[in-house]
Amino acid sequence: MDIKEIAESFVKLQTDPTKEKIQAALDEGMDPVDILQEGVIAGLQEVGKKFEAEEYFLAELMMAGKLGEACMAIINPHLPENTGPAKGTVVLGAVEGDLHDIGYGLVANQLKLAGYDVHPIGVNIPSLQFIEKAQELNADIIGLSAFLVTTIPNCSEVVKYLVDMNIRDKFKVIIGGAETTKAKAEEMGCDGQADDAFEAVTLCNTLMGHTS
Ligand code: B1M
Repeated sequence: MDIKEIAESFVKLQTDPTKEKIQAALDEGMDPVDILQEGVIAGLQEVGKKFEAEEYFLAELMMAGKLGEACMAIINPHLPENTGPAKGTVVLGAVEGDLHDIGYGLVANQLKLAGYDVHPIGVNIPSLQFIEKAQELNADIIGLSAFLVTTIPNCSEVVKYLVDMNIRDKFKVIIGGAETTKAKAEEMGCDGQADDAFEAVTLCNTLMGHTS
């Protein structure tokens, strides 16, 4: 089985064939991380490009979202797990106005697998709610997902509130999402940005002083 076939049927939004191909790849012993990245995530990215090119519309975007979730439910139990003590506590969610949850779900999953105590608090989360949850859990890191040009500025609101409340140094703030960049993170006073779930783990490790 060639993993590209998974991405191809994903882009065509073929639900059962895509799920069957993923199961077949797992049964063949292929790396679940490769299946996720080169099959499902590559497929989702291609759907995004088609949406941008007006080849696909909102209905297809929504179908891709549902299909992505179904694929991840098959792959997740096969991903390797870290069993040591928690490396840190992370509060994670999508900022106010943002409903994209696939990417942040993947980040939550990857951080859990890497040994973090992760608290996903959902989508469309007002800035203060991130802070309240982080205080309640005595978290180390606040993770903000933002995917739209209109919602990315909400990341800077979280930082601003932390500064105003005189607790900026209590939490590391990291961001991620399709349209975020390291430059934007720096501009907004965040502690870092990650392009994908794997980089998010490396970033958290660096911020927490873990070598791996
Ligand atoms: Co929307 N959407 N969407 N969408 N959608 C994007 C983001 C877009 C780039 C598509 C495009 O035009 N090419 C575009 C944003 C453009 C912009 O603002 N510049 C867009 C738009 C415009 C919209 C709507 C406005 C469309 C409309 O209504 N006209 C609308 C907005 C809704 C809202 O949020 N208020 C909308 C709606 C939707 C659906 C609900 C239909 C659906 C989401 C379903 C769901 O999440 N349950 C959807 C989808 C599926 C997409 C695309 C196609 C795929 C997103 C995805 O799941 N990608 C997306 C195009 C794209 O991303 N190329 C798009 C796969 C996922 C694994 O990657 O989400 O990037 P990603 O997450 C990665 C990294 O970003 C990173 O790690 C993840 C895993 O590797 N990451 C982090 C994410 N969060 C992180 C946090 C971190 C660190 C890393 O630390 C805290």
